Amino acid sequence: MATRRTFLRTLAASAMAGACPGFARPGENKQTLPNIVILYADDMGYGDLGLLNPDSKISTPHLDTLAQEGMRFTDAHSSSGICTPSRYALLTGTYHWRKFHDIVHSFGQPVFDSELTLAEMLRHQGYQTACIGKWHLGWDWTAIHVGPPTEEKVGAKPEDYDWSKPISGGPTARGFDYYFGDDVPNFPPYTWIENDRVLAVPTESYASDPVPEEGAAEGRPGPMAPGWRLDAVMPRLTEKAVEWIAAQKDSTKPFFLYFPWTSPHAPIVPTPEFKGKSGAGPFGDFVHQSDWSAGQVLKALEDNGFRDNTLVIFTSDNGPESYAYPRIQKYGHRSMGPLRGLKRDIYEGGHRTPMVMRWPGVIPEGSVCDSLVGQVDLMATIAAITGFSLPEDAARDSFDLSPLLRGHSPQTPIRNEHVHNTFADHYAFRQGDWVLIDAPTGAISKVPDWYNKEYGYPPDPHKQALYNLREDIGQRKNRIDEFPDKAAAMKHALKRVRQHGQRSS
Ligand SMILES: [Ca+2]
Repeated sequence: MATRRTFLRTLAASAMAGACPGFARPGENKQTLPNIVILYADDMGYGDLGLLNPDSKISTPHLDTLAQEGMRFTDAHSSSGICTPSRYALLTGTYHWRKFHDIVHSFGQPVFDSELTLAEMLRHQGYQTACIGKWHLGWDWTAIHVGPPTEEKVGAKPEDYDWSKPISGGPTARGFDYYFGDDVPNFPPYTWIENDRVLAVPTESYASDPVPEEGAAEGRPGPMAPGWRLDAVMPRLTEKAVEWIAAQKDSTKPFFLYFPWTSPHAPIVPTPEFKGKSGAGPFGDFVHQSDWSAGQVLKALEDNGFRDNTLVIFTSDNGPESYAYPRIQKYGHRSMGPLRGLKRDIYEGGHRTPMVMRWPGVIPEGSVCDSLVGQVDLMATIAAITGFSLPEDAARDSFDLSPLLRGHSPQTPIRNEHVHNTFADHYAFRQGDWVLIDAPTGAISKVPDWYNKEYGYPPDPHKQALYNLREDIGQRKNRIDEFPDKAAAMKHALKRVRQHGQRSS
């Protein structure tokens, strides 16, 4: 069995010999392998975009166009209902719950050990790689901590760290040639990080500027660079992404840009030119600004001649935050669309996310894919597209979706099952049209009473729930009493998948 360790040893030996057997040479890659851009929204709901919700109150012309020129997925899922775990699964092709459940907190350590990442895989295939935006997968902050090392420092002071030192364990240690971003927009340190160093020393303590007009800033205390503005983050990240794409024009390598946005996650801070541009309040304006960011990236691809040889993937890391409930009352906009539940929940609204892919000449224009897919599948899909043979112990939950991208409809579904999980002991399991909530409720975020009454969710005394999503996308009718054997079989199948990798189960 080719393990990742033996695989890396082979790569190292190949590098020493000056060649990578089995891989295309860099000069050839430019012609044959597509560039890959992933736009990863943060807390954007299934119903925030017109492309999946005709009643959306937010104009998103650039993402709508992307969908018209490519394929929209109606049944795509993140691994988790929260940030860090979904990002881990996307970048490794492995469900997060095999290893952890929670987010990385302020000054938290990396979640990775020796897992092969998407960026490492593509770098080995000859790609130039960059991560610009929200990392949130941990850094080795203990390496620059002054005094005894700590796992996590709540309420850290600027003098607790030696900011002149490189911070190891971040994106450039996981296969990215370049990183630019602020790690997490509502966690310290509030400063720019380029590769593995801060650009401005965070000498002050956090204060929210501006104060968001919707929701809390959710800013955790800690060091902040002088003059740090929360609403400057998305414009600066977008500018850097555009610059980086332009800089690839004269390169002989294909490129991979992973652009995880900090929006529309709190702090909800649209810049003045986007305020009032949606019918869904400041959050809607921030989604509209996110769409502008997508448009800037798509324009950069066009302007530099990359449009026709680039696979663009847009999706979101989890469902919308709890501000989505009052948004229905105030604006009549449903960030979760027709789905039940929000961020953190194992109901559909927690993890069924918008997803669009465009690859001119390969993905049929204006197509819709209703197949069950996961973000965890991107690893095997991109491996297949770029001719990479995954080691057996890598990407163990990832399926190759490339036949779907080419417009094929396989007789047997490529993916028929998906595990849904946010926190330990609360699992849901999807099988075909059915989903089993293997818990007394799929709600983790608090649901207001008015919402349950108005939208038809009375209390349910059952210890589990079974829904048919084809007939009941809003998960209102628990069928567990009608199909107890089906529920038992699905619980058994969930146990099987949890014990084995999905590719080998
Ligand atoms: Ca998120």
